[in-house]
Amino acid sequence: MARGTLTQKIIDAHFVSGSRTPGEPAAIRIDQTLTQDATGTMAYLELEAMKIPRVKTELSVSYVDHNMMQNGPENRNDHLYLQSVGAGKGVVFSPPGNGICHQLHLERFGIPGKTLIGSDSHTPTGGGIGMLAIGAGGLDVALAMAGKPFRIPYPKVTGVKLTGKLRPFCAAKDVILKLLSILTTKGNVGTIVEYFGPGVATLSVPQRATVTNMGAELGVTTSIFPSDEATKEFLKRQKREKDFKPLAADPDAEYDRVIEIDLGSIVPMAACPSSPDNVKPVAELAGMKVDQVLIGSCTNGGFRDLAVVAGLLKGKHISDHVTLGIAPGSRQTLEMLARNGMLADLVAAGARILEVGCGPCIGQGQSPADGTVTVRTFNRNFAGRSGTKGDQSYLVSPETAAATALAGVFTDPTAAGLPEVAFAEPEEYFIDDGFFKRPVPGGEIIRKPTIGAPPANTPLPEDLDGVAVIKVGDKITTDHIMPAGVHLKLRSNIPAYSKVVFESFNKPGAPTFAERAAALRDAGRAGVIVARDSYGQGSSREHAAICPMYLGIKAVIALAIERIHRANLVNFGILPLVFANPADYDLIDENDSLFFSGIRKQLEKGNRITAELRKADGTEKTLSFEALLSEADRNTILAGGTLNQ
Ligand code: MIC
Ligand code: SF4
Repeated sequence: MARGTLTQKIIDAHFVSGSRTPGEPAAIRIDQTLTQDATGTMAYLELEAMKIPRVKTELSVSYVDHNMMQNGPENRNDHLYLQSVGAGKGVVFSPPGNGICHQLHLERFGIPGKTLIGSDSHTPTGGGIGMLAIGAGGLDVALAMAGKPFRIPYPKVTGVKLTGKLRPFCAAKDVILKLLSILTTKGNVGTIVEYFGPGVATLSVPQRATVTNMGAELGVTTSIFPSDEATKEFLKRQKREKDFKPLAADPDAEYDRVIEIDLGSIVPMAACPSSPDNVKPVAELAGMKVDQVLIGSCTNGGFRDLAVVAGLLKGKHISDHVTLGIAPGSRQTLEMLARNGMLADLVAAGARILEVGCGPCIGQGQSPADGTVTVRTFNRNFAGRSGTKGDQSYLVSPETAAATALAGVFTDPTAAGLPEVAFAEPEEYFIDDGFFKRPVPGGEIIRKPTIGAPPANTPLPEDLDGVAVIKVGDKITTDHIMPAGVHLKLRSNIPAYSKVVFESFNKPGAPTFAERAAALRDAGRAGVIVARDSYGQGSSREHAAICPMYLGIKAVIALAIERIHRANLVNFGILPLVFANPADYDLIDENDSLFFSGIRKQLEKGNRITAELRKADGTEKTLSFEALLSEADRNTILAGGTLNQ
């Protein structure tokens, strides 16, 4: 078992109750929370439902960065609600245009050694500054704002020992892509990745934050770097040196597993369609025609990344068959680029400057043409996320993106003959916190008609008369379950958003998943989702539980369910089950009946659950499952979810 790790030290300092055995639930105190607008409206509606007058955290910030297209009134309605509801409850508000929550939080609010949970899966970005920063569903963030401890499985700790130094044109992004090729996106539930070793000192905080940010794709609880001289330097440049505190694992710390990465051996890498762990060296893709290059997102939208891109593009034109979009991660980054002339270099090279925010990373504009290759500095390339069905989306470093935009074909920047850009962090960042709105109590909450109340589930019935509404395969992401893109603006309207659950699995001319599930619900039956490995990867969006719940889904059965999604299912009263015998997956077909006799009594006794599988031909078989639940979780499910409790 791990011993003396930085992870354990921070957990110890925040430990409230529970177990110190890996895999068992431990409750920790949360110092800070963040929300973003696409998950935040539900989180604050839930906080209101809990009747909490004022948040109890040291700091809570509400960011607007996802839903900013304002095609129709929904987005702005959400912003007005978020600002007004948070103001009265002591929440700092970051308006649209300020930047992406993770980058801003790292730069302006993150403090080494503190705990942070955020209603966004990339909250681990804060690990770059030595925070224990964890992504969660909106309801769990609301509970943390209400002063409740947050439960995580007491982690296993994987130590990643970094040695050596990155070579020119090789980037932090290539390091995390390399790690994704080793650990993949599945099988890492309950683990925290902790970086150590002499290579750590060679990486700046923004580089570390790229690594911890995309660490989310590993499916781990979070990732963390020590807090050292580089952290101090970063905080000094952000005029926050007083927040610095040195932190590291004990010199003789023991990890559950150690992976060694020599930074000097890292080469430019790309995640190929359609999973962040489908990684190849860029050299193997060299020459492939590219139609679009996009630079930005919470992984690579900071000043260092865009300054390097500006340096590489300066005085040149991008290839004439490529479009290049750049979405800076924060106003601060954009202002600095503008003031030092780099913005002009980018524009003159042919870049289209997009709004500061998540933008195309979450399918808000810039969908690629059919059958073309899009190359992005983002962290996710799940099928269809770009807004184009059958998209071919590749994830790379800013260096590879810039070299590729210039050549018009996939280009390894180490072999492109480009002059090296000598990047030095500025002595001081331009800082203007005037756009953060400090809370002022007493105002009215602005609730436009598109802001709906969060729906509640009913308590678990005595028996569950279930039907397998859908059977899906491995690595089903929350983007498959609850697509974002053009539907993102429906986040505050559950009945409307529910219509697109599992949209990409619908067959032309046949009733949709939503129609089939709702018909069963209205007939008094319970919908069951059947999946293989690693169900619920990706986003923290609790809509992937709320909308299925609204459609009458009562259970998910899979080979494995990812951490945040499992917690969201429990919060909304949906049973998360795994097959006791994985081969039973093959026995179930869509529309089969699954009768859970005496389910309440079964659950009151423990996690061993059985159901009667009834096939269309009349054959029957008893199947066994394991509920992924603590005792507290079981009570939540019995009550029909956390809000009922
Ligand atoms: C994402 O990158 O998928 C998102 C959009 O930021 C989500 C949150 C959401 O669905 O609102 C995430 O990562 O949690
Ligand atoms: Fe926004 Fe993309 Fe980061 Fe999610 S991954 S927070 S959509 S920039």
